[in-house]
Amino acid sequence: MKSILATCRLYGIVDMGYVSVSQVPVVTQALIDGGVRIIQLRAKGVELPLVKELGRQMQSICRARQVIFVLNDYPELAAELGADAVHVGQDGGSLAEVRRIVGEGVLVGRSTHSPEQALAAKAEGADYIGFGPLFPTGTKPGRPSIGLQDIAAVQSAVGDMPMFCIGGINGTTLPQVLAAGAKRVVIVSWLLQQPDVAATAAGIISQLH
Ligand code: TZP
Repeated sequence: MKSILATCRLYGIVDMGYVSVSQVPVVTQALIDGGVRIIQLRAKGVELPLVKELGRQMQSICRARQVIFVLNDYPELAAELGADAVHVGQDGGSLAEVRRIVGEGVLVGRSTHSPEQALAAKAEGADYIGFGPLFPTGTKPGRPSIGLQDIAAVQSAVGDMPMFCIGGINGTTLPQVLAAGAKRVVIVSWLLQQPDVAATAAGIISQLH
């Protein structure tokens, strides 16, 4: 999975704030059809049995196409489902504890909101980080944005650990994000709200090489 991760430039998130239960498999498939090779289930406020069911569905779709399936927030459930990766926030406990729960074969990602947090995640052994929110975003309302000024320095400080810039990225803001030194991005609300998710994802990926 680490070798697939190294090739990923666009990270997709099936966020239950934007995707209905019945559309989860459809949107997952559309992201894959567009060329996305790492996809997270983000189900804030959803009852655990439903998270588990949706996780099972996404895991099975992703596995068939050798796409990394990431579960947000629930290391125990990620281990139970056999997810390829788990993603935790700054409030998600130590990465050592997360890794103890999921085991060595599962990738561990961490959200970071400053250069210090990014370097700490690398030191703690994260397999990848999210870095943002770069811009204000309705997906995390009220969360202060961190801007573009630290991207290049953090990118070079974390070396070959994949760093995915996130937060308010869309077709209009992407060029600025890339010009600031980003190599990888996560796009959530804008991508999920496009009429043709697969074609839009493919268009974004074509700009990320
Ligand atoms: N973490 C930092 S910003 C963010 C997350 C999950 C949401 C980004 O979503 P969007 O809709 O692409 O701005």
